[in-house]
Amino acid sequence: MKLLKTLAGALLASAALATAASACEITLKSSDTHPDGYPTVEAVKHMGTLLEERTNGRICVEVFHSAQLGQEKDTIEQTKFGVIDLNRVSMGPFNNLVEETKVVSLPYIFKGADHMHRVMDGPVGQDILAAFEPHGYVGLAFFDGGSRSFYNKVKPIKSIDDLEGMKVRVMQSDIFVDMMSALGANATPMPYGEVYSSIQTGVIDGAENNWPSYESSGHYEVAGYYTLDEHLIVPEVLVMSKLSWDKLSEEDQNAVRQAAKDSVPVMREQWQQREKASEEKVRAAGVEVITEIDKEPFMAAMDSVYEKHVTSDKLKDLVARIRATD
Ligand code: GTR
Repeated sequence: MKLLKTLAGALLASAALATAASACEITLKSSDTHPDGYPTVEAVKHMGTLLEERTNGRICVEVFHSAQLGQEKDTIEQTKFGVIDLNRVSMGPFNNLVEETKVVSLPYIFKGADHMHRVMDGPVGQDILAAFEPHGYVGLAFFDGGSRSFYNKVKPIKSIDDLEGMKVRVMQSDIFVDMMSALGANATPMPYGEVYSSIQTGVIDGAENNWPSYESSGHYEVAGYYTLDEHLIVPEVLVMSKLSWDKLSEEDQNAVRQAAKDSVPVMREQWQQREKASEEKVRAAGVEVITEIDKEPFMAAMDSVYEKHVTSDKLKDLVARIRATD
């Protein structure tokens, strides 16, 4: 009897869900490389809840997490063609498409997470969001990407010298390739989803990322030395396909923009918790964390990266404005 009741309950619940789902006139398909529960995934889900509430269930968001729709570079392309409506990605893979995203991908451009927030919440952030539009995307909001540090399976990196000749995976952007060359290492650009097995099989020695990604990807299981050099703070972006955007009424566009904006505080809170939780988890798993690291030589080595990539007046101006932000 109890089982019957449970079954009936489950049937009713799924019928209710089906009704709710069919009530959505528009379902926006959203991509994320991270697993369910990751702060960026939860932030976009929250955005969806807000949108649904505010449009009386007319507009819904369906989040495809865990790279179900593909690796970031490919999903960025699919978003341009409207196959994917919403996409949460790092700004790194956008570098070769939207020039302005390069400035926030420069090593040591931000003094820390707070500085990054002040810049991205201000006029520089607004200008970068707007820069997506001519390329077929509507920039909606920035999320946190933490500080990225090096990890590898060979030895603890205690100075630049230890990076000499090491094969290190980077995100697919020329800036990161040049960054690694400037540090004396061999950069291997590849999709995020290939990193685990590439470390395991020795195709690469290591990679670089923030605490939550290092943990959730399981990379700490195969690369147990993590050096807190914090060379990059690359914010992440939530974009919408311009093709999908243009199908919405102005009122709905405003609702989407506002819901994306309102997901940011949720994201930031979750990010802070996850950073701590991930750090605890990998430390408990026995990862050797190198905290005593002189960042000065790393910073000094980056001059050539700035010289090579910050060439246009537009980018020079953006870099100057970031540096002038307190
Ligand atoms: C993560 C970021 C992802 C992805 C990944 C990578 O920190 O959240 O969007 O860019 O890094 O290294 O490819």
